[in-house]
Amino acid sequence: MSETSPHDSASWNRRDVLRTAAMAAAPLVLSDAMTATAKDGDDPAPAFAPLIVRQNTPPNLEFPFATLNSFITPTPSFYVRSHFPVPTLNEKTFRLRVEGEVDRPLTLALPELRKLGERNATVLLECAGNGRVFLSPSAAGVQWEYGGVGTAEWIGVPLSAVLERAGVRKSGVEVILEGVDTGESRAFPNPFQTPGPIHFSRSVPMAKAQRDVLLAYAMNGAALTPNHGFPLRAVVPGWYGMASIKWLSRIIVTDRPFQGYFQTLDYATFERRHGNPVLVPVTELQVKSLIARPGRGEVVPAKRPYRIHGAAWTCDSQITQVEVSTDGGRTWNAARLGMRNEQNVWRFWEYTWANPSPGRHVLMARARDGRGRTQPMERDPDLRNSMISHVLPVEVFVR
Ligand SMILES: Nc1nc2c(c(=O)[nH]1)N[C@H]1C(S)=C(S)[C@@H](COP(=O)(O)O)O[C@H]1N2
Ligand SMILES: [Mo]
Repeated sequence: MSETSPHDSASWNRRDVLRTAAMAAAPLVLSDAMTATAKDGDDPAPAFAPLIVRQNTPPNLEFPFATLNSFITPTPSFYVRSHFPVPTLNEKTFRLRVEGEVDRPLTLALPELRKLGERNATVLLECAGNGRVFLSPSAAGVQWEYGGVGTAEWIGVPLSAVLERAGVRKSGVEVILEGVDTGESRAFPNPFQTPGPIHFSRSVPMAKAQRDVLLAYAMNGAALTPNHGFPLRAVVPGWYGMASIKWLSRIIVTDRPFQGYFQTLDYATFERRHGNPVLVPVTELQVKSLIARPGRGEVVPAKRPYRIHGAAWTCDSQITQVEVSTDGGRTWNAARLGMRNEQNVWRFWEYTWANPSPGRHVLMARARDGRGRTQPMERDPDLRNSMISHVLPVEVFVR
């Protein structure tokens, strides 16, 4: 990645395409690294930016957002969010159960599941706690900076096909997705105790379940890795990551809204109803943009064009505008938007800071989507410890 030679949207999109093609075949991952070494004739550069450890066990690992340069996040750089120990599962003995308000409860082995249909989807996942370290007062949960987010290519079976095979009854209003992983929370830093060990589970309304939820077995052209849910996970496009259940082994169709731990006590925000704050589950991604470079505290060379760049995303819409401020929000300038403009992934953007003047500067980026939704400038405290989408100022020094 070179910020000294500002390149246009077209060039970084071409590069995205090349990288994506290389990722499709697993063995090419290695040759990619070797090519880089041979060509540069310099110190061998790592092929992928290593993840930042926020917690070792269970693994909670952050993508170093300043290294953003590939539209598809390589799997070794894709953030990992796990609440409980990572289960070790055997693909041969693995079964997916479907039960509840269905005419035909199912127990499916992976080959049977795969016969129900295949679909590819490029989908962004962002943890609802991404950016939490910037909240004050500080809030419970993994202290992510910018990198609890990534975009991957997923292959799987549409949830709708599984529901159709099982025969959803009229009484079914929600679909609960449950992971194999279990654990218990006793105290801080988790806000509430669990009643002994529980599974990680979440629900989606029937309409969403039938529309675009994918049961994925592949990520970026290879089988899921254990950290990302091997052998099967849900991918819920446009929603915060907590709904995309990993190690998915049970689907329960229910006749009433699910009120599980991760839906009511955690991953829930206050919403005002007649002025009363009521807890509602976190669902859709909020419009948000982030600056990748320059990073916080970075020294920018004076009097030379500098490429400020990053990514922006939203739910079920497109990013139509990103504006950049280099003076702490007093004036704003339109950024150029990347050519890849799809729903429920990010849109790259860049802005050339023509003539950075020596001194301290506060950079900001703010996005707008096709539904006219804009990124907030201020944090709404009703959102508790989730959905951190307000503009995050980045202080840099020009010398
Ligand atoms: N079974 C299970 N699924 C899970 C989780 C988990 O802890 N257990 N974490 C969720 C959260 S909060 C997020 S943000 C995403 C992260 O997916 P990733 O680790 O593949 O990036 O997985 C979700 N699915
Ligand atoms: Mo998350």
